[in-house]
Formats: sequence, structure tokens, C-alpha cells
Amino acid sequence: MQLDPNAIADYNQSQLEGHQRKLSYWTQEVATAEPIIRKLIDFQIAIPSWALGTGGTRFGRFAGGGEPRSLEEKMADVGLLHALNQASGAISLHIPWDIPTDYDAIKGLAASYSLAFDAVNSNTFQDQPEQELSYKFGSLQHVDAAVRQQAIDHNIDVIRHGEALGSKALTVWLSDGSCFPGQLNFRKAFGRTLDSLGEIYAALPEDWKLFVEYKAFEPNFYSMTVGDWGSSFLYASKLGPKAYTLVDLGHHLPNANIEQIVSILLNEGKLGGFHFNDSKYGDDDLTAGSIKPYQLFLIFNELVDGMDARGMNHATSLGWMIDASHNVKDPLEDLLQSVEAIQLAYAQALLVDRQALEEAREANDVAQAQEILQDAFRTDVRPLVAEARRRAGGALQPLALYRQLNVRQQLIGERGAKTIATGL
Ligand SMILES: [Mn+2]
Repeated sequence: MQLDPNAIADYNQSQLEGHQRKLSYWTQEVATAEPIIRKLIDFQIAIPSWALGTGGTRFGRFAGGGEPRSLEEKMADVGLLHALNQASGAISLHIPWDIPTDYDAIKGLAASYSLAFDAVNSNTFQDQPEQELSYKFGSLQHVDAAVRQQAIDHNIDVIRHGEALGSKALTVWLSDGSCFPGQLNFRKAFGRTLDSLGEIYAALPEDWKLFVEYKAFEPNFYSMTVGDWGSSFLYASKLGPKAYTLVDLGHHLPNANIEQIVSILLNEGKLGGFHFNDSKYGDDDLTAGSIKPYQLFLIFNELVDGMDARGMNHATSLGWMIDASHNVKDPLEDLLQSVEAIQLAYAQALLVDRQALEEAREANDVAQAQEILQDAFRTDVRPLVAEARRRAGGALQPLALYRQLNVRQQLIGERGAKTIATGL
């Protein structure tokens, strides 16, 4: 479905007075308000093609209605999100769930929604129906060279799809590992995985990046061959300058200090990108900022600090992607919430008085350093984010307008109540 072009303008007009009242404090009292709004307008977060349908667990899946049935419908959903928030201007494709058949038509469709193609994602964690050899015991680490070659060929195939669409990065997440002590020779698994990644790396176009995503556990429960940021950093360092570590917020052991990991990787020039989500127990794939918003802020605090220290462009130097699943919520509502939570954390990080923070640190003034961070975190930056959206042509309150327009009911009308999107 396409939004009525006047719907956003009419809605914003109805909300304008209240919005301007809340914004006036910022424009009158805060000198940095204007540069923060401009940075927010530039900041785009890619939507994964696998997050537009209802997710499931191993216990079951409770599909919602009107889920996209094709790549074209997935792109329409992302186009809808982007029209509402003007901050979701990219889609991250998963192969083989979303193989384009007509590149020009797909590129034309993306352009019509003002969408770019972010990193493409390979899949060697499942067996596909037409596949010759099984990944039951791993892919790039497999003891059988023929299985490794099949997985390498698949990744190169994904690169070619991405090239045809204008992507600039490949994300490799491996489920490789072992479920029981003794099953795997760790040294051989590392070596084989590194060699396999090396062949994929060699097939990268000149201006591409390879993101090596790590995960602590699941589906393997004893060891993961790319299990933590240290392993990912090792692979990325050995592979070369086009390889980077990708941080998925849900892929750590409980209580990991993710902001410190981010800081160190950034400083080494090896942080490539992000998969945003939130979790309480494991790889829960919940809405960004729904469980630990302070952690999300602290991560952005390190990102802003580290990117500025290295002279990096906030909007374009790293890959910003959501990787989430929605078991009980409307996926589009959930994604609107995630994007907003990411924007709020980013805006709060931009508010931090960095000079005062450094002075407090150098003086060992622990309480003052904490006050400075919490002062930013406790500031209501929602008017700034809403103003950035309004200026970019989006809705002041995307979720409220989405509901007011009955978007989900319209999608059910178009697509049916029992459609199922490909994905997890
Ligand atoms: Mn991920």
C-alpha cells in the first residue's frame, strides 16, 4: 500500500502546536539543538528483510495478518516505515529468503521508496531444499572440504546479488560450533573457518566490507567458532583491511560490557556495524531499548566519542541495522519503536558534555562523571527526534499515525489474514 501523500502533512498540522511548545525549550535554551537535529536527519537505520513478518520460537509461531509474501511486498513495508519516520532508508537482504529475480525492477522499486540496499546476509545455518550437502555439522568449519566449498560458493553468490543491487557489504553470521565437549578440534575449526572466510574475502569487490558477526551460543551450545568479539576481531584482523567485526547486541553472555567492547573495536578501526535489538536472557531479539535503554545510551555514548575521535561520519562510517524478531507485536509497529529508541539514544549521546566528562575523569571525580552521563540520559529528547522527522518529511509521531491510518487492517485487506513471510 502507498500512504496518501497528504496524510503525514495533515497529521503533523494537527499536532504542530503541542510539538512546537515542547520544542521551544530546545531552540531557545540549548545551543546544540540545531546540530543535533541535523545529525538525526542524516542518521538512517537499515531494516532487515527477515523482520517484516511474525517471528517464532522453537515452540511455535503465531502469525499476524497481512505479512509480506514476496521481496516486493517486504520492500513496500520498509518503504512505508521510511515514509512515516524518514529514518529507515535502507533494507538489508537475506539470501536465499529474498533472492531478487529482476535486479532492475527491484532497484527501481527501491528508488521509488527512497531505499538503499544495506549489507547482504548469507545463510549457512539451514539446509535449503535443493542443497546437495548438509550444514548439520557446520559450514565454513566443516571437516569435509566439499561442504566448506559449498558454503564459500553460497557466500560469493550472495556478494554477486548484492553487487547487482548496489550493496557494499556482506554480513557473515555462522552457526558453526559444537554441542558437546570433544566434538570439535577448536584449532582445526578456527583454521578451516579462517581459510574459508579468506576465499570469500578474496571475492569481495574493491569497495566492499566483510562483517564477521559473533554470537556466544545457540544453535550450538558448547562452543561457537565465532563466539565472541575476540574471535571475530582475530578473524577480521587476519583477513585484512576490508574485514570488520559486527556487534549484535543480543549475541553476548549475560551482563557483558558491550559499550567497552564497542569502544575498543572502534579504537582499533575494526568495528564494522551493528545489529540492534534488546534482550533480557539471551538472543531474545526484542525491540531496541525495551529492556536496557541505559545500556543502549552508553553504547551510543562510546560510539559518538570514538567516531569523533577518529573523525568518522556518524551516518555513513558504520553499518546501522536492526536485527529483531517479533513474536507478539505487529512487526511494523515494533520496528517503528526500535528506530525511535535508537534515535533517542543517539540524540542523548550527542548531548553529553564531553569536555566536562573528560575533566571529571582526569580529576578522578567519579560522582561528577556519572552525573554528566545520567544528566544526558535523563533528558527528554523526544521533541528533537520528532522535529528531525518533521523536517525530513516524516510524521511527528509515526506509531500514532500508523494506528490512525489503520495500516495493518489495510495490509490484511490487500494480502489476506493468513499470509506468512519468509524468515525466522
Ligand atoms: Mn544479527
